[in-house]
Amino acid sequence: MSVNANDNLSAVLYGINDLRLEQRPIPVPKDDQVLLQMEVVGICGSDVHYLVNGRIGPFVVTQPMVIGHEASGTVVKVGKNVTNLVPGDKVAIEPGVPCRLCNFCKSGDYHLCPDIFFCATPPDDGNLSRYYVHAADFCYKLPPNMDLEDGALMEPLSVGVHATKRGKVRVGDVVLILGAGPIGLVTLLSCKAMGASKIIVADMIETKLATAKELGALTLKIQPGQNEDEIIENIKKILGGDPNKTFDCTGAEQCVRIACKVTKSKGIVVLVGMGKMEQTLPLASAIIREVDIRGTFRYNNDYQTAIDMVASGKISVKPLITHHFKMEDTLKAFNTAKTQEGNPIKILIHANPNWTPS
Ligand code: 572
Ligand code: ZN
Repeated sequence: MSVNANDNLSAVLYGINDLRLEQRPIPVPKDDQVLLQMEVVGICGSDVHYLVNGRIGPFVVTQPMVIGHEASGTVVKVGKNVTNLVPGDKVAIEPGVPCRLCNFCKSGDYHLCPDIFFCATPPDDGNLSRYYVHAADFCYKLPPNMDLEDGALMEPLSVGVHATKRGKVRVGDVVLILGAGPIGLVTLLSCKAMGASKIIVADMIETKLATAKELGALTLKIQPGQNEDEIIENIKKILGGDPNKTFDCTGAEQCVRIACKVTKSKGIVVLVGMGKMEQTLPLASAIIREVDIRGTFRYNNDYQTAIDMVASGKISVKPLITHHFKMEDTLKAFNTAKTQEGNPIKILIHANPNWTPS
């Protein structure tokens, strides 16, 4: 594998609506790192949020930051302590590298490490670049039957896999998913693979529901301003009963309220979406029926599971891929994500200069 020493084009976010393509030095891998030729980088809602608002909660873009965290690459160089990879390997990149020293890391909850490095969460640079270095043990070799586009999709799929583990989804579960955006859809794929017998996906947008239906879900269209008890009745009617597992993938207060009320006694509500910092919820309904309300945060040791599910054919992420751009057209790609023109689900940016549309 050769490196083009003159080209490390990178997509750098300078502030609100100020995303620039510029050259950066090619980084040198440390002993436990690999240098990657970046291949495919998906656009996540958080990337768009940073572009439009310059911040997510307390995380503020105060200095130029490379964007992108849903990525795959090809190994071009390995540090001297790296044993799991060799140049030429194609990998999915888990974007969060924890400190490995704190009590969360030591007890296995490394995704909760307060000192985690996470691509494209300020101040940490992301990986929408031609070249990028990363901890070798957070790079997962792709099997021969998976391509680099699948590799980039392992990031959102890991969010779905982790959410289903938090919801203890198992054979025969009846599942409600609120929201048919990319995270709702990866949650759907994961719940199906875990053996849920019936899954209903609710959203306000018809085109999103059409995709959920293609992926095997029952669907419910919610009307803007529709009464919450009417929505609950519709969910029960379509399912022929109550869901015992509910995933809110919207963060919207009305949806979280519905989740608390509609979930079967002794069931589990998983809050995947992040909404307002404070919400008014019918908690008594959940408390007196022993409904557990659980958070979920990114993923924790889920990448290999996500890869294995795709490699074994139990999950296909291909239907989520709707748009492709070359890196030079990054601003166009982000504009499509912002405007939602053409109803994108997953927009992929190709960082390899040799990529051509098929
Ligand atoms: O793919 C990981 C990911 N995590 C998101 C959003 C999008 N993509 N999260 C929501 C925002 N939080 S955060 O804690 N933060 C900016 C660090 O508010 C992380 C999880
Ligand atoms: Zn993301």
